[in-house]
Amino acid sequence: MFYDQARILVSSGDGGDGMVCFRREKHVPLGGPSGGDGGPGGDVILAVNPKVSSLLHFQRRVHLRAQSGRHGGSSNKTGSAGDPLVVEVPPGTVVRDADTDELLADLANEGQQVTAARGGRGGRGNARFASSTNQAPRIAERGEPGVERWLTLELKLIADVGIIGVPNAGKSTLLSVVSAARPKIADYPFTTLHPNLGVAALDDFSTLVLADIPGLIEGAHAGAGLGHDFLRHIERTRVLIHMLDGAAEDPLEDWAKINQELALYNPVLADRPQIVVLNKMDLEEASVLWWPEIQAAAERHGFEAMSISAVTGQGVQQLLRRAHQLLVELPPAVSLDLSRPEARPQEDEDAFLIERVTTEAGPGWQVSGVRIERLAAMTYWEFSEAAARFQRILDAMGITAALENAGVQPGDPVVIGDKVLEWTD
Ligand SMILES: Nc1nc2c(ncn2[C@@H]2O[C@H](COP(=O)(O)OP(=O)(O)OP(=O)(O)O)[C@@H](O)[C@H]2O)c(=O)[nH]1
Ligand SMILES: [Mg+2]
Repeated sequence: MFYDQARILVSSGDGGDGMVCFRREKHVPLGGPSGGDGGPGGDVILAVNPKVSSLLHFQRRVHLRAQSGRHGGSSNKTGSAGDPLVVEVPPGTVVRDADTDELLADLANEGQQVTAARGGRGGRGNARFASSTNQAPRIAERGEPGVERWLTLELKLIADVGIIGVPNAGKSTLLSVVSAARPKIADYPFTTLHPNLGVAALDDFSTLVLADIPGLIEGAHAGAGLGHDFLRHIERTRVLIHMLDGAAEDPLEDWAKINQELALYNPVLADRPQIVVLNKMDLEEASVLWWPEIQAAAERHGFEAMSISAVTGQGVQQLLRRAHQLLVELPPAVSLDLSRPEARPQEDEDAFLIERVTTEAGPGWQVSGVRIERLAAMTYWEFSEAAARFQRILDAMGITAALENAGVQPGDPVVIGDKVLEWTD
């Protein structure tokens, strides 16, 4: 089984809490504030490791979390930062947000990485809140909670050469005779259900990575057969071997149909260098009937045609050499989209929404929004100054006015994140 997709849950570390603390000195009843900041939580980073070849290990390891930051201490001691978690993925991994399907990164090559979840900021200690008017602040921040998100990982094979064609053309047979791969081969269509990779050694000791792609049929671009799932694998291969079945009713028509499917799926594929290969030359119908026709048609359309028998080995080495030569002439594989190396939330953090809700304490209000909920989570409610600061921010963000417009009354419960407040004038 070839695992080429995975769903994982990543959690960055929470920021450590800031501390409220005052210096104790002889003969000084109340020294200055000395509560340290909390350390930042660790990020979750996805990074390419070329030694990793599949997403298989994510079947067992679904939840990946980075370490939280440590709390701030007395004497202005800052809490230590949480360790980031570096998750190794194979080259060719495409990372998406599972909820929105937004493309976060296309990790094609060694050295590429993406921060998938940023660690929470450390809360500030009370030493940071000292001012000329308040020299003994009893206020500190709690650490910012880490981020949790589901991601989908999808592996685009990075094979040099894709072997494509209708079912039964002999694609798997070719892979099995040129490499150590042992794909299933049978005389019925759709034998191959997942792409198989194999490495072929050429006479001159150079190597080629080939992918045997499951058979394509008419309508594949729209999901017919197994097609759609695997067309995306073809996008990454740089040279196509388009294999025609010399025993088919009309290999020429097959060729035209599959080329059309490629173009419909992604126009770029239609321009990919393609060697048209007639297989089963050991059969008379192939060598006598179809080969002259295919040579002529390929020439008319500006394609290069070759003929082989995967079973007898006739023409196979020449085909590999030609594919290799084309690769050498081509530029290296490029990544789809590197314009967004970091995953950032797109929403407006300051936006909020006010709704009527029923709480345990009776009918009330719910305020939701990224910034205000984060702030509520970071507030030490047991300190009146911290609560007062929260109130000032509610005013500044326009939330107080919006609640009053909506008809909030003193005594009403107001829910913000996990916190239930009682409204007062
Ligand atoms: N005579 C002859 N038969 C061949 C040749 N190559 C493959 N075959 C036969 O063709 C049939 C299909 O071969 P596969 O390699 O399974 O074909 P495939 O293209 O991988 O098919 P799917 O996986 O179903 O898309 C098998 O019965 C093979 O033995 C050849 O060169 N000559
Ligand atoms: Mg096959």
